[in-house]
Amino acid sequence: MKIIYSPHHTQHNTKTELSGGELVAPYECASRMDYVCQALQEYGLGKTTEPLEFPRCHVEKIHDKDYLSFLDNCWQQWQATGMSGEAIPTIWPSRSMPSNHIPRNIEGQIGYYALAGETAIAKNTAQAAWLSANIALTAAHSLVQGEHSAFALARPPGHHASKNQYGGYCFINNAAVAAQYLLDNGFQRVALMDVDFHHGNGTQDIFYERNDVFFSSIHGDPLDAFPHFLGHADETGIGAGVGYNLNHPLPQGTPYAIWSEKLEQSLNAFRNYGADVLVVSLGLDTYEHDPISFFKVKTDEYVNMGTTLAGLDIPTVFIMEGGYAVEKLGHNTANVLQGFLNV
Ligand code: OKP
Ligand code: ZN
Repeated sequence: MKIIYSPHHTQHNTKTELSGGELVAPYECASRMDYVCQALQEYGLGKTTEPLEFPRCHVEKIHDKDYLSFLDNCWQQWQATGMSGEAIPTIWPSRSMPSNHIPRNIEGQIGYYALAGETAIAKNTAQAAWLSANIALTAAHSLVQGEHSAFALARPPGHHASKNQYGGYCFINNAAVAAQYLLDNGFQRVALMDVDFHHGNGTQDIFYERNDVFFSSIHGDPLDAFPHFLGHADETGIGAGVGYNLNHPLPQGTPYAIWSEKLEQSLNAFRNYGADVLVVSLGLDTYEHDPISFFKVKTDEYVNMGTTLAGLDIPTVFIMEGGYAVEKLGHNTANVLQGFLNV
């Protein structure tokens, strides 16, 4: 399996996350990648390939231009106004003031483009987000070139980023960018399986009215879990997209035995759809000891997750998303890939 990685993800190295009324060290931290690299070595999956640089047009097919230029300029503008900490939102165009005017003021802009408040932007956050997208594109490109599988070992993650909003540690939707690239290069029906503990609201938003990407997600019930406002079972798509969005919200304490029944349901839906390529938003925060999640998947069970995904038997690109039990993240990730390869 081709594994695409760059050590330069470390340029996104924010110091703060708004959590529990405090500014804490971010859960989505650079050391996550070290644990994954180390486990990949141990498993003999180790050799990684550097990403290629793709033109921005591939990302511009997914995200609005004004949003991307906000991302590129946010930190510089925040600093120019004399703010002392990292850039975090404090106000939104919320239900009682749903304005469509984009503020000139940077705090206003941040509120306009943020969908959640935990995620800070600092120097080179945007550069790291673009690099992460290039890793996903390189992995997708290897499928276009005939590889059966690839793994984009990238951060920051992407599945919460919508067409024009960031949040939940995500800025550019890497999985969506990869899916679009596959469609633009010969594949016709993308199955996009999001196994991260959190609902992939961004990916759902991007493809909600489309029938060329079938999005399915298994996640903590949004009534109880982030992102709280999307991911319910009755969200099935609109327009041409009706029937191509399949959500499985699950309760606190869900074990792998229940979780994997939902995975089988999604894979059957993909088979009926006639998917010719699979994109996996690979979050490992379903793990029983994840610090911010509430499923109960055990380390050994990730092997079965990989094997089950391989059962779809189509070219597959894995895109790294969440997973915050950092010391176990490597083994949990490598187990999925190992299970996928050893069918
Ligand atoms: C990103 B991904 C901690 C709450 C954290 C944000 C979760 C973002 C998850 N106090 N809320 O899907 O793994
Ligand atoms: Zn997650």
